[in-house]
Amino acid sequence: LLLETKLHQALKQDRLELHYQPKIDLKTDSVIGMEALLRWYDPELGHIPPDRFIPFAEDCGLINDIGVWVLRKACAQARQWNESHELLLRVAVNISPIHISTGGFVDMVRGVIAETGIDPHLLEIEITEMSMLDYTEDLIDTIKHLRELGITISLDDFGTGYSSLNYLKKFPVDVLKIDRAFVRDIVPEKSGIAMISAMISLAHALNLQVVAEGVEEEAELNVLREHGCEYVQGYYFSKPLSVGDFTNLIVNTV
Ligand code: G
Ligand code: G
Ligand code: NA
Ligand code: MN
Repeated sequence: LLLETKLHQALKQDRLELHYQPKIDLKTDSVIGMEALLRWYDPELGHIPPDRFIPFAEDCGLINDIGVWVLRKACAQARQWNESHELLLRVAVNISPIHISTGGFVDMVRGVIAETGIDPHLLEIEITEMSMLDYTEDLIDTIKHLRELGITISLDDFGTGYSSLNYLKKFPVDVLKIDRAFVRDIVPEKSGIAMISAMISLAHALNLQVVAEGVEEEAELNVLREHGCEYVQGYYFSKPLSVGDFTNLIVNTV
């Protein structure tokens, strides 16, 4: 209960923070967008990682309010960066399967788009494979409506859980994000390369683009490039950055 109170207060008092990790287009080696990632610092508890408080927020019912806050914040920030620096960066927001399955989700997103003035083509929503587990026709309708608005939908953490190919066929997504567990397995003379290659081929066969997460080494990058992966994210290029640090990055490199 203490944690719930603290999280609730942090949200109300705007003490949650977003960091942004650049996404790189391997065709041009340039930053084409960024993923917004939540950070929570509590004066007494210190840094609490999202791996810990997101599942908690899902259990205690705070996740929808957090999702709206993240979406607002990320859209407003992206619009500001794009306007100030004449860029067309696309911002990706993680949305909980619980939130996206809540009635009125599309209207809420429409409202945030109107309020922040972001071009919906520069907004991406990441949902995890988990979302597919108990999917309903309503969820598929929601995703279709979001795509009709121009929003890009990506399937996060692909390969880690419930990636039945049958689900993949039914889910109208644009991008497949290969989980970093598979990228970590890219080592010469290991089956990891065959796995990555198969995942990229599968995505392309379904007309999906591919983002590889957790790229830390040049060797991994080379294998991904060789196999036609479109985009990468990872410490090799940059960790998630504060607003100030991300601003410096775009000022200096984009
Ligand atoms: O940034 P970090 O690696 O600590 O994030 C760990 C996990 O927390 C991410 O993989 C993601 O699943 C989750 N996460 C981070 N930010 C958000 C957010 O804004 N919303 C949701 N729903 N999950 C997030
Ligand atoms: O679950 P999701 O895919 O949204 O999580 C992204 C998380 O992965 C972020 O919390 C981020 O901190 C982390 N991350 C990003 N790049 C790297 C990387 O190169 N290596 C590792 N180990 N983690 C990374
Ligand atoms: Na994500
Ligand atoms: Mn992921």
